[in-house]
Amino acid sequence: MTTLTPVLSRNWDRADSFTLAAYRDGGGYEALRKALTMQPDAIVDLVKASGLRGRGGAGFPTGMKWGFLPKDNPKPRYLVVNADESEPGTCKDIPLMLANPHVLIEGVAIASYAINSNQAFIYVRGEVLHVIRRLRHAVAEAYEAGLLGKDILGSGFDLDVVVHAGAGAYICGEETALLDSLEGYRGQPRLKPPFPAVAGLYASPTVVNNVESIASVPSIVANGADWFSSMGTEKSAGFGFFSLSGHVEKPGQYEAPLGVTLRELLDMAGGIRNGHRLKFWTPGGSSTPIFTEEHLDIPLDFESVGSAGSMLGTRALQIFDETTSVVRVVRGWIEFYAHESCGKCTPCREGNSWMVQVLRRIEAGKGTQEDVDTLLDICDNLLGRSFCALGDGATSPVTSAIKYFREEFIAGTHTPAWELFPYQRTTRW
Ligand code: L3W
Ligand code: SF4
Repeated sequence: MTTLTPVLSRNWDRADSFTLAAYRDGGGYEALRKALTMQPDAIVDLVKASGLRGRGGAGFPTGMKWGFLPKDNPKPRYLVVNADESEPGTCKDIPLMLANPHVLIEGVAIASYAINSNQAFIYVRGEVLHVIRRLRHAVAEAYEAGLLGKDILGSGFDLDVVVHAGAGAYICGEETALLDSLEGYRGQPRLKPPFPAVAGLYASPTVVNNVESIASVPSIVANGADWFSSMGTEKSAGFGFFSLSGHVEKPGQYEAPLGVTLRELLDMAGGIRNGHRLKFWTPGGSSTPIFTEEHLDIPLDFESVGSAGSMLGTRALQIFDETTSVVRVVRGWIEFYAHESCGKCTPCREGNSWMVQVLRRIEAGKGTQEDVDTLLDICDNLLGRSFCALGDGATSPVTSAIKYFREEFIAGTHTPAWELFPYQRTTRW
């Protein structure tokens, strides 16, 4: 039986957990002190050896990404933290930054030192003003205590950190759109390669990492690579947040080793609400193909979830019981993608709005077998033909829901949400 591994969430129950004093009480910033006595390359090697993989959805090895920065490029290097958490169901970085902003700042300082960067940015989604205020306050506390700024802890290492507020566009969570936005342009994805590691912010070598990835670094420096890799599975090492939401008795953040199953997490979370039955769920946000009851025992690690036909993504476990209309949920997600499509490429810009029209027709009970085929055809023209992962991801809920619940799409007997809840505004197309 897997148990919880509270590392990042260890002090969350303390009323003052977000203060510098509380963080230092628990040993905070000692990892930074230790890191500053090490050679930068030794920290990169340590993170590589730990097996830490990106916690923002793609699972790219963090140490390897740091190692991609070209050695012979004289331009300044930048660290950019992707705190633009927006994927439907994803809700781990925001509580982490609220409850423990200093673990992120300590991680930023260690990672910047490791990659020889003197300037870091934390790009936070613009809607979460309370998080932005808390981060800015924590950064000011760290400057005051000599943990940021010039000659950190007498080491000779200088680092400035800017907390930057985005303007509320989901696409700015895509790393290159984020960099465009940070430079002051409209956020739209850039062609890759070159990857940000080679030409990122202001065309300089840049590391872009998710909040949780960077926040995991201090514990690795403090406890060692073996400690980290002793948790999780061989290829998906360590722990992470599993965010349970929806029809579950005790929704919230469950910090556990990768490889835990949904059945185990549901046991900890009190099960499905009111004794209902699980109907379907997402392993990692709405961009990952849905799972059903038959996947309850799939280990939630990158490999196992991938082999079962989905993606671990952001570990945003959205739980739906048997009272839920799958068509309605998918229509809601696709309305989101249609709204957030940046419009740069035709398959995503047009395909998502077409899918909304078809899904609304099906939800209203006016769908036909041909409509289901049309949805699959649109997905076929989106997947692999979109400029970035938003377009690809939008096909996941549609194709997987049709795979498991085709009869619901064909029956089309649902009362549309806009008739059930006329007081709620829904997007009209
Ligand atoms: C240098 C190479 N760097 C890859 C880097 C690349 C990036 C990272 C992963 O999308 C996914 C997406 C969402 N040289 C490199 C290299 N890199 N090859 O590695 O790259 P990539 O393209 O596989 O992924 P991505 O563009 O970062 C992330 C999925 O995650 N997702 C997440 C959703 C939302 C949130 C949120 O709200 N916070 O994360 C959920 O499933 O669909 O597929 O850094 O530069 N040769
Ligand atoms: Fe923009 Fe969508 Fe194309 Fe990505 S796939 S570039 S979000 S239009």
